[in-house]
Amino acid sequence: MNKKKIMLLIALTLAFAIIGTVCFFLGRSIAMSDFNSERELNIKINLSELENLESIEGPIYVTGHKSPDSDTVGSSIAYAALLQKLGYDARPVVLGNINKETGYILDSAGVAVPGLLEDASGCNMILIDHSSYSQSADGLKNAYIVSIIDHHGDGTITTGNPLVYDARPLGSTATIIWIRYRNYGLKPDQQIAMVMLGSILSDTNNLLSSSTTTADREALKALSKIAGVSDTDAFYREIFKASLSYDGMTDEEIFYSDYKEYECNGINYAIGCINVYDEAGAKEIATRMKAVLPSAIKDKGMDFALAQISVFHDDLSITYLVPSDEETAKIIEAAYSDLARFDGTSYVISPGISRKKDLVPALTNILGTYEFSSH
Ligand SMILES: [Mn+2]
Repeated sequence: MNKKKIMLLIALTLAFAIIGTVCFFLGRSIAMSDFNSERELNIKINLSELENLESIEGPIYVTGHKSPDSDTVGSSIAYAALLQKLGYDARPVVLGNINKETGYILDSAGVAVPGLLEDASGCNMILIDHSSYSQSADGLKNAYIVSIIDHHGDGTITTGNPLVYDARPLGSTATIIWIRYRNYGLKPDQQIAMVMLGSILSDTNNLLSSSTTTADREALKALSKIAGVSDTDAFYREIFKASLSYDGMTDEEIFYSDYKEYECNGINYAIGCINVYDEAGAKEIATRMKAVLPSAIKDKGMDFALAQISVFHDDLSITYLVPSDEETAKIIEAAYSDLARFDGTSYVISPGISRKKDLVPALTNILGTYEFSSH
């Protein structure tokens, strides 16, 4: 082969390499621009469902259900923020006081508690996490319902007007809101992402509840990045602890927070259930309940009462039963002689028991033939 031929071969090889590379990148950029215009078209189509919002006069209130929980409040805040990003006057509201868990999440995110809506008459309403009149705002029958976004079965609310009704069988409403952000080509801000993260963790019990879906897991992953929360397990633990906090409550308020009265064989008694995070918390609450029980039975006209304090999460399952007096202690001993250990204040039973399924049937069994001394 002479020198000329070799040069020609090298030139040809080079030319093919350059043409190949150009074609590759050209093809790729055509594919990318196809992809981008397809994506933009999808966003445009999704946004068209909000076109009717432009004709709405006055603010649009976004509310969750009565007895608000973290998903209902967090999703209302997140959806109002989404509509605000799109230029609409959307305002999150609540229908009652928020609980300790939600308070903790909003505090962590630095987001204000939404205002209370007392009556929805004449308002533009978006309903989150519910679709029944009984769970919704007073005056709703005289309101204009713009949208319902929910992850439960369909409820009693009907509208004559067209609406966005987005119901999906996912673990939390916040996951549906996350999908809606994606549909509109937007991302929540850091604070809103943290609120949504709290909603998902709360409603799915840290992705452990049976209602958890792939979408919930993906939403959690994406939102934790935006929120800057690298350890979502730790965040969930704090949320859970906050939900069990009795901070700022009096002994009476704690005892009556989940209180029920019963009657058996002419004997009236009451059980107050309290959930705590750990055994140290259980012992502390037990001492406080021991002090409040004697006056509680007098106030309510009961023959006896007990406080049932439970630690129930992860692999912990323990119940502390605090009797109101000596005789109540005897009744508990009769019912749980083989299961309970007395620690000086409480009868400790592990694994823990349920008031409805275990404790009440066991007491009914004993009281049926019991000679109550004060009778
Ligand atoms: Mn929910």
